[in-house]
Amino acid sequence: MMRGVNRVVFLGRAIRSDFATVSGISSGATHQQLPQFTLYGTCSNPSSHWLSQKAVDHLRFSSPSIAHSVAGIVRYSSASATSVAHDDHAKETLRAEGVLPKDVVLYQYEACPFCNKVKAFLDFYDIPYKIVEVNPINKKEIKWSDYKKVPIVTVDGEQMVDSSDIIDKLLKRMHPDYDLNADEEKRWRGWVDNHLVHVLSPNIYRTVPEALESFDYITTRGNFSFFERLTAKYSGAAIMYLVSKKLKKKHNITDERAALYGAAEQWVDALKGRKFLGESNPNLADLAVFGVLRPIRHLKSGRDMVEHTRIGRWYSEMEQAVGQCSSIDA
Ligand SMILES: N[C@@H](CCC(=O)N[C@@H](CS)C(=O)NCC(=O)O)C(=O)O
Repeated sequence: MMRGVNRVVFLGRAIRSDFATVSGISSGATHQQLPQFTLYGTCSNPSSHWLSQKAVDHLRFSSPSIAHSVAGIVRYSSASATSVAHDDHAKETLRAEGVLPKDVVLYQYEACPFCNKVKAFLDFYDIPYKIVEVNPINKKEIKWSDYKKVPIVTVDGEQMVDSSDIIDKLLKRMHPDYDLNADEEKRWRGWVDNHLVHVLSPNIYRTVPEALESFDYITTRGNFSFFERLTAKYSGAAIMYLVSKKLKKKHNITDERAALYGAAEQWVDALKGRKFLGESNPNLADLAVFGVLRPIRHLKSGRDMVEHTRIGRWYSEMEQAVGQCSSIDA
């Protein structure tokens, strides 16, 4: 019995610290970092994926030689032996040319917005990757690394950390000429990291039922032991409900939903009537906004956002453009 109680206490502490390192907030005498955290799963384990026109178009726009090498690659299903053979060959060609990064492993929490940013990028470019779901309580899957957050990506064993840096580095490998300093794209990528992500936690943990909905998803999809799953849902929801009130203050948010709707409208205004910020194809800012919103899309806050703002149309276009999860173990 005592052991059980101790485990709950331990788990509570672990959740507090594990869900707590993103957005930094003082709590009493101890300076604790509190979360930005987290939500929903996005890669819905499809049995198929495709190397689509989307990436080809994007590359054609800025690098005809790369576009040439990807031309002719068509949608395929990994469940189909013939089409797999065809597209494996095509991807082999790309790899041989140093276009697609090889042996990519993403260490992630399924629900982490930063991880989902990286995923949106990998999925859009149809980069095959392996997912290692990290247990947020003991993080044993990333014990090998000095970096204690996710996402971590390894490419042929080389470690990359921090979602934006990871995306920059991967893109530069595929596309050395890409201008990462293009003003509008850079500005909106910064907006995602400095504003949009801070609006999410207060929304998904806004009420007790919403906090429970969020944790139900997190614990169902994340890497938790049976015992952790049982206890994390309720202790995590309770803790994050309280933490989200502090985050609200820290980021000067008075009305969570108004802040979320405001951000969504701000983004739609930024599009200025264009299909994507990147015009006919998503750019890195489109992928970043989409990536961090994707985990909340089917939570109450995401449903409300789509219902009460104009973001739905862009979001649907992004879903189509990004396509299926290109994780090889999906
Ligand atoms: N700036 C980093 C932030 C990464 C981050 O804070 N990740 C959270 C998960 S959403 C984390 O790993 N927190 C530490 C923990 O869970 O212990 C990035 O963009 O990748």
